[in-house]
Amino acid sequence: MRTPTAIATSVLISLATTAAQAHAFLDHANPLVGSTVATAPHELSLSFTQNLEPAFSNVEVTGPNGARVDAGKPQISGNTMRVGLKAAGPGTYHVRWHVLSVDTHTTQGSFTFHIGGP
Ligand SMILES: [Cu+2]
Repeated sequence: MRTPTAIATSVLISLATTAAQAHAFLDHANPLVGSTVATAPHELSLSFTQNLEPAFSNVEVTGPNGARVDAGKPQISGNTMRVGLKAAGPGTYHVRWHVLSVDTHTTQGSFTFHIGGP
């Protein structure tokens, strides 16, 4: 005979299994993760494997001198997050993202891209 506790536990396990397949992970970025681009892009675009909750999803971009170069609040539509970039010259740019997907799970990650010199 199954106790109420055993039934509740099995329900929790099946929910956790479903959720693990539904987190929002970074699918692709523009500029591409780890890439070198010749000229400074005007915006950064991130596409995720799940739709995002705009109120709890954010991205921060810092330039070669460590200063923020993102133009504030990102625009989020479905599974895509875009943010304007201020030009800050050649060097390495760090992108740190933190998102809440519509399945209520948060994920985060970071990567770099490079802007080449003239
Ligand atoms: Cu999830």
